Amino acid sequence: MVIADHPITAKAHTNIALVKYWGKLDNELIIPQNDSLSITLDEFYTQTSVEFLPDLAADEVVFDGEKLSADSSVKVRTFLNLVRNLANIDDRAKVVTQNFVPTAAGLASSASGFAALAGAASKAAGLNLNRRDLSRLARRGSGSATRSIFGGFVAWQQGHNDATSFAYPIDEQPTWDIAVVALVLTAKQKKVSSRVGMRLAVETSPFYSAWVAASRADFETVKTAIQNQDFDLLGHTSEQNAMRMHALTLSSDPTFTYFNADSIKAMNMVKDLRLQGIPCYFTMDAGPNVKIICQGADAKRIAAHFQTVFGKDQVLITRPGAGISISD
Ligand code: 2P0
Repeated sequence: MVIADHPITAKAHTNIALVKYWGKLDNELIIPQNDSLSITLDEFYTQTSVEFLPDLAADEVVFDGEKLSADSSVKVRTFLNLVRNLANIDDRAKVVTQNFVPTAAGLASSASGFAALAGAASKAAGLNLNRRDLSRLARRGSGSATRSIFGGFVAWQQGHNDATSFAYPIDEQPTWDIAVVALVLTAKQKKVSSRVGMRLAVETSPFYSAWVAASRADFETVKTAIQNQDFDLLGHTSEQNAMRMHALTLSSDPTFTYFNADSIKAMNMVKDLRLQGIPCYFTMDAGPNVKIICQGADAKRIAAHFQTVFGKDQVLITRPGAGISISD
């Protein structure tokens, strides 16, 4: 094992879950309560370079051109410690990361962020991890990052410990024409982080065990829909699963929601389009943004429809994206 003598750069795309992860069995190792399933997106990604340097006194993290304080880089430094332990090295690292994702607005920037960091840091430290082990490492940074190692449709097997909780590809290069229209309704930081929100759900929602049971069934249904390229089954089940997740926020103590008025307006618009015969379904994550799952041939007219209401720059069409790439 040799530490790289130059910065290693990794690019990882974000993903949106069709069957969500919302709750941990193990908070330290980030072992989830159920299997989840996502699409990796080509438009939103993070690029991160890492170099371990013997003369550096402390880890240095530059995020979108700004040097982070020790406080705001805690999660990154904790993750680097994990990599140092695995590689048995002591050097501090210089990390430069650029996000091409609206941060913390429910477009899962932590997914692409920790996937890219796992890829760049592990290789820079001289570790040569296969993609399964990379997904296990990314998981320690953020659960959703586990899935961003692979492209296309990806599953995260819940597992029961560090060795058995990892992602695997279901269909890395889908041959059917799926698109996601992302509505960026706000790029503001969310008030309740996913980490806090899902912990509240596990600890206080009386519906939590029903969520786990429903998600297990949804996972099998979406997997079958992907195998059969059954768009309506995939869309319908994903929309149901998203609403079941959001029912956990409404039933937590204290109650909260990630919906804002525009989210509800957008969800109703999706249902109206469906009544007009355009097959499309929505999903939402830990923020007010709405993502519309549709067929590629309909993406432009669906986007145009939402642009008239929410503004041109707020509506982005994206398609299934690739898995992680790492420089030599
Ligand atoms: C998901 N989300 O499956 C779900 C659906 C948001 C809603 O995973 O605590 O940033 O770092 O493991 O991965 C967002 O939560 O949480 C997330 P941690 P993470 O994509």
